[in-house]
Amino acid sequence: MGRKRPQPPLHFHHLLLAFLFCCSFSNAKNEEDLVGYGYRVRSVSFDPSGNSLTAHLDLIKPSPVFGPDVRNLILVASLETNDRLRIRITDSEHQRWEIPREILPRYTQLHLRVLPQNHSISPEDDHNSPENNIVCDPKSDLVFTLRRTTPFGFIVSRRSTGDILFDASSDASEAGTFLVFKDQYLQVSSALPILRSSLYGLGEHTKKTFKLAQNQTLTLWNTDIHSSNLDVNLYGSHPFYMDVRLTDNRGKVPMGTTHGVLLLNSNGMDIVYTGDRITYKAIGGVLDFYFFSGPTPEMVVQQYTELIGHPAPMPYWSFGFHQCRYGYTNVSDVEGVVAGYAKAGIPLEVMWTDIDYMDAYKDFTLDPINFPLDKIKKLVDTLHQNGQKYVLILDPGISVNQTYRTYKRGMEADIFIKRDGIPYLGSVWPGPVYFPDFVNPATEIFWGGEIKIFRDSLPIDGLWLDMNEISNFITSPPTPLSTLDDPPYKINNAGVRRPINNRTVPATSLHFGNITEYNAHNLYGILESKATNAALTKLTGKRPFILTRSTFVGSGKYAAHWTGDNAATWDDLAYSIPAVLNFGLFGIPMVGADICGFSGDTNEELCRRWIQLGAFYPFARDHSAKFTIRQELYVWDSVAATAKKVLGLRYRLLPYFYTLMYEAHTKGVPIARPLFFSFPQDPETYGINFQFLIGKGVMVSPVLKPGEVSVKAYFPSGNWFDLFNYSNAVSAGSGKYTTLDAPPDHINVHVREGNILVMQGEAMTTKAARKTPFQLLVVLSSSGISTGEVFLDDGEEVEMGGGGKNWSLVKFYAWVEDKKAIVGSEVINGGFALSQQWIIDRVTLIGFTKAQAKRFKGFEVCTNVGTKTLGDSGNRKFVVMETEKLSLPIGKEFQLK
Ligand code: MIG
Repeated sequence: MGRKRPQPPLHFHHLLLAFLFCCSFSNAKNEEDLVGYGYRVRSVSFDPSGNSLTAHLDLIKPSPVFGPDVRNLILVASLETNDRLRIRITDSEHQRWEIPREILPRYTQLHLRVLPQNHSISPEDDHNSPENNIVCDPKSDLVFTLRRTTPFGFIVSRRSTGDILFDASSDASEAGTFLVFKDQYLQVSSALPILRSSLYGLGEHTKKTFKLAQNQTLTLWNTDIHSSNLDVNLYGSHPFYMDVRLTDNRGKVPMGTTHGVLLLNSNGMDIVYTGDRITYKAIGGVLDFYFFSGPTPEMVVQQYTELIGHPAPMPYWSFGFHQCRYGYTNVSDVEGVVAGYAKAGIPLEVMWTDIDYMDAYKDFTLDPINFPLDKIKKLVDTLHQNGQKYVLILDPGISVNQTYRTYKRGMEADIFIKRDGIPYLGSVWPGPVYFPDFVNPATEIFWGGEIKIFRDSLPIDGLWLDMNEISNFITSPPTPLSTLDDPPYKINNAGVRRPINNRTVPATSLHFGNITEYNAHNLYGILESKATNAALTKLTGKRPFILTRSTFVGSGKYAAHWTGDNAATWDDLAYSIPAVLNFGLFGIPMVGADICGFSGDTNEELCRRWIQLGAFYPFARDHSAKFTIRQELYVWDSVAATAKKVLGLRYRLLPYFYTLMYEAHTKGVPIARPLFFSFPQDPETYGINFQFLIGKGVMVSPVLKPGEVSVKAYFPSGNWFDLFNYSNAVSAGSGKYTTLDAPPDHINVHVREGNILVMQGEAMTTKAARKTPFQLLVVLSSSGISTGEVFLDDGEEVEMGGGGKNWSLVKFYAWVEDKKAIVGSEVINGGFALSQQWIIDRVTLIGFTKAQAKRFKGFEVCTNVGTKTLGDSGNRKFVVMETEKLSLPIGKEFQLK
C-alpha cells in the first residue's frame, strides 16, 4: 500500500440510492434523526506484536431513538491469522452478551508469525498518522485502517491491490453510515463498490437468485415459517457473506478476487443491502466482525470453517436415497413403501418416520396401536438385514404429563427453560410442553439418557431434529414494559415486523446461567444438534447422522440440514438450488430440499424433474406433508424410470460424493458448489442461479419449468462431456450458453476436462455398491494434467481420516503425450484399501482428439491390456476409449501407459 490513505469512492448515486432506499423502510424516519452522531477516537494503543490495535471511543452526543447510547466503547482490531482479521467493538465498561466459547468455540490456529518483542508499533509506522492508525502485516493481505475523523470510521482493505473491502468510514451528513451502539441497537454500515461486488450468503432465506439482489432487507431470527415463503427469515441464522469482486478499472484487482465477512452475533438483526452499501442493525450483543482474505471462494470457506469448525463427516450410507413422509399411518404402511421401492428396482437406503410414530406426539414413545414396538422392531431389523437404515424424528418440546417418564426425569433434573422462576409452558404437537434448555450441561445428560433408553429398545440409525427454532404454537403475552419481549427496534420478523416473541419461546425466558432467550434464541438448534451428536456418538461408537432444521454459525460440525417446508411447485424446485448452495457457504455441506415438494400435491412431471435434480443434492430425501397425495418415486412409472436412471448415476458417483465429504470435513469446501468456485475468473458465472457443480468438475443443469424439453445452460471454458453419454461433448471455448436437449427422462450432467472421477457400480444400497469394482473415468485435458482422488474408509468410523489410519486416500493423474497417454496413482495409507481387496477393473478415457486416438495402440501395465474405441462424440471431435477388464488393486500405486 502506498502512503496515501485509502479514500472511499463516494459517488453521487451512492447518496441518492441510500436516500431513496432508507425512506422506503418503516424504521427509516427514526434513522434519519440519527444524522450527526457517532463516536470519536479518544486514544489508540498497539499490541507489542504489532498485529493488533486497541482504540477507545467516546460518544459524540446521545441520539434520541432506540434507547440510551453506550458512552464509551473499546475497539480491538487484530490479525488473528495470516488470512483472518477480527474487529470487535463493545462497551468498554460493562460486559455484554457474547456467544460463550463453550457454546461456539472459535478455532484458532495461531500460525501468524510473532514479531520480536521490542516491536511496539505497527510495522509500517509511516502508515500511522494523526488521521489514520493502521494494523497490517507483511504476511497478511488484510489491512485495517482506523480513521480518526469525526465521527470516526474504519476501513478494511487489501494490501496487494489496495481494494477496499469494507468501508465503515463515517459521513456525518449521511444517515445510517456511522456507528450506533446502544444496549439494544447496534448499527454499522459499509459502502460497497456497487458495480464490482457480488454478494452471496446471509441466510437463511428462500431467494429467487443465489447472488443477492440489491435493495433488500435480510432478517436473521430463527423462526418456523415455511420455506416456500420468499425473502423472510427462516429456520436458521448465518450472518456471513462472501463478496466476489470484478476487476477494477485499473486492472489491479484480479477478476474474481473474493473475501468473506462474518458478524459473529446471535441476536436478532436486519441486514440492509442496497448494492452500494451493507448495513447491520442488530438488537443486542457486540459487534464482532471477522474478515477472511480468500482470495479465492474456496479459500474463503476454508478460512471461515477454520474459525467456526469444519463440517461433521457424514456416514457413507447417508449419501444413499432417503424416503420420508408426514402421515404414514402405521408400520405396514411404511413396510409397503420399502416393498414398493424394492419391487420397482429403485434404490432406497433410508426409511424415515415422522411424528406419526409417537404416542400422542411424545418424544421417545411409540404409538401402541399403529407403531407398536414389536412391529416396528421387526421393520428395523428387516431394513438392517437388507443393508438399509431407519431414521426417526424428535421435537424439542416435552409433554407436560405426570405419567410421562421423560417429563418426570426432566423435572427432576431441572433442565427446562424457565420464565418467572418456573418452566416456561409452550404448546406444540403433544399439547402443553416444556423445552429442554440445551445451554445447561445437565440437559445433554438428560437428553442422551432419553435417547439411550429409547435406542436400547429400537436400534435407529439417525435422528431428525425438527421444530428447534423453537417453534411454539402459542405466542405468550409479553412481560409488561419489558424491553426484551418488546425491544425498541423492531426487526423485520416474518417480513412484517412481527414481535420477536411470535410463536416461539418469549425473549424474557431464562436459560442456564441466567442467559436470556433474547440472546440465545438463535442458538437453540445448534445446541440441540450438539447434544444429539454427542449422545449418538457415545451410544453407537459410530459416526452419527443428525438432520436439523434450525441452524446457526457452526451447526455443520454436528448435523446435516434440509431446507424445510417447501411447496410442490416449479418455483420451489428452482429455489432449492440457491438454498443448497448457501448452506455450502455456511459450512453445512450436507443439505437438500424435500424432493417432489413438501406441501401441496405434487404431480408426475414435477416429481420427475425434481428427482432428476434431487439425485444430485448432497442430501437426497423425498418428503411430503400429511394429506397430500403420495409421491414415493414408484408411484408414477415415468418417475420410477427416471429415478432409476439418475439414482443409478448418483450411486455410481458415491465414491466421488464421499470423497467430497472428506474434502468438506478436512477443508470446509462445499460438496455442491456455485460455478464461480471453479471459475472465479469468469464473471458470467457470478449470476448463475440454477446450475451448480458437484465438486470441482461435475456440472448439473436441470430443467425447472413445466413442459420444457430443453435447457439453456452456461458452460464455462473447456470441453464438457455428458455423464450419461460420454460421446456427447460441449466445447465451450472461453465460456458459452448452449441449449441442450432435455427430454422428459433426462437431466444434463457434464464432467469437465481435467477431472478423473472415481466411480463404482450401481446397486440397490450403498453397501452393495461399495462391493462393486471401481472404475476410473479419466477426462483428458486439452492443456495439462487431469486429476482426481478417492477417500476410502469403512464409512462410519467416528473420525474421518483420523489417526487410526483405517483409511486410504488415492490420488490419480493422467496426461497425454505425443504417442501415449499416462494414467497413474499415488496412494496414502494403501493398507486399508488392500485389506478390502478393492480393485479397479476399468479405465475409461474421454477427451482424446481424433488425431491423438489414431496414434494410440493400446494400454500397457504389467501385462498388455487392450482397448476398444467406443465411438465418436456428437461433434466428431473426441473419441471415447475403454480398457479391457483390469484387476488393479486400488490400494497400490500403478501407472498405465
Ligand atoms: O408442524 O413433523 O418441517 O418436515 O413433516 C410441522 C411434521 C412439523 C415440520 C417439518 C416437516 C415435518 C412436520 N413438521
